Amino acid sequence: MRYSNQNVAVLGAGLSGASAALLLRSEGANVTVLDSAEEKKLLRSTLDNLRGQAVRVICGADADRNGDKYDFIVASPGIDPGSALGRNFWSRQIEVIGELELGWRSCETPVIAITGTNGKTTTTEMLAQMLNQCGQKTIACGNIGKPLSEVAREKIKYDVLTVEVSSFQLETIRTFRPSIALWLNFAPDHLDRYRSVGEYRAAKLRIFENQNAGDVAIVNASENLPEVRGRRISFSAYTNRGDFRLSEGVIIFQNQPVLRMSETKLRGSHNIENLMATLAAGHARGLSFKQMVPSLSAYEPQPHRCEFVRQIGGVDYINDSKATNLDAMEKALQAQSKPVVLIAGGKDKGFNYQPMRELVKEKVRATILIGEMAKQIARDWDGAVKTEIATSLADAVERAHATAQSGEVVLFSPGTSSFDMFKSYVDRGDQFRALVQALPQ
Ligand code: UMA
Repeated sequence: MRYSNQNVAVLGAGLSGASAALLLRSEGANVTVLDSAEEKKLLRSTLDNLRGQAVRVICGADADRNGDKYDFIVASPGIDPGSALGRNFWSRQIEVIGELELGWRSCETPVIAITGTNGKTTTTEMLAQMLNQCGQKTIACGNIGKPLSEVAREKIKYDVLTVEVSSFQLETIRTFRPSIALWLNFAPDHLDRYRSVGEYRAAKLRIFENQNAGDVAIVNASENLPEVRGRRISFSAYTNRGDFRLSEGVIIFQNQPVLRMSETKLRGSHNIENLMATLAAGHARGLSFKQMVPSLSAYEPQPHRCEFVRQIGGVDYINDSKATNLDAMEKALQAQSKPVVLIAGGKDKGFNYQPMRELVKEKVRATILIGEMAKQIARDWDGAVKTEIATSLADAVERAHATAQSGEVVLFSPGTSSFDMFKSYVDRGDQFRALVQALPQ
């Protein structure tokens, strides 16, 4: 077994850490999982499962201070190297890898990896569905669904894995080498973790680091990316420079019409690029456009991404809880043709909302702000739009209901993460949907 008798520390007892620990156990390692949170704050079922597999679990301050000797360390993506737990382990002279790298080392199947600030999840899910429908068995995994370590441990036979990868996961790779790497787009995000936008971009660019000439790099032609070693296929909905481009509502590949947007269920320029990247990946996997088009035409947008919830008194309610950064909020606002009552705000991730000021002035009639960032956003948009601060999401929905007039749209597009008030963007979006469903007609 690959890790027989090795002592391994796994940092974080969430989804990634638990999967890494179980993979390591199945490969013979002695595993200790360390988590800064107090034991009572962690999922009992996860801890029971780990202990049942003879994994040692250390929680709270004991984890941050743990001085035991380990052969190597596997970090969950959410562990900031600068946190107390991170500093304890990164300061040692031993290898630290991430859960993605661990999964990759045990993985015998080629990988398609998808990164980008926005559109990763849509593209990953759409691509996986299309590959399966075209007879190439795959699973959407990684930063969504099952962590790569879990897929590797299960040893189910796939033709290829479709892996969403985040900058946090890419920070700690060593040998991870996707046969096909997709770079969808880039915009500032996660400035609570990175010292600069450049540092965030550098982490993401590592997706190409281990590729060689036999691999494929699918890149957004509007982005000024460094040279890549793999065969380059480019796309853009905004310029004519890509191998895939848009002309009169039709996606074109090297002068050949491939897919008419009106035949799909996706809207907005960002989704055109997601479709182009998906077509490029299928093409790189040897599929013909004729094979791919029926699946892409049938693809339904997922919940929480500009999801239409309900119309009340001529007002449309839209749930865009997946907008966890300003770039996603911008795309949601750009896609609106009616005046907007915007509900925004959430966790303070180290940026301000100033860049959205002009667009908000143009598209939004009133804003209702929630969460840690509410006061900051009110300052950033002062004088550009009418703003109110709500005490909860329920209060925000009530205020929006009272404010919005027939022919307008209530758009819930927070522009930042949810963790100040909710478990996740899914929890936040589910709560928004339920609150809207409960409003009187
Ligand atoms: N923890 C510490 N010390 C710290 C920080 C965290 O001990 O300093 C502990 C927490 O107490 C917690 C555990 O670490 O128990 C959580 O680890 P984690 O934050 O890595 O979360 P997981 O549950 O393992 O989920 C991670 C990804 N989370 C992050 O990257 C923050 C999930 O992505 C991913 O789905 C999952 O692994 C499986 O691969 C979520 C995400 O928000 C969806 N990703 C970001 C994004 O998409 O923008 C990057």
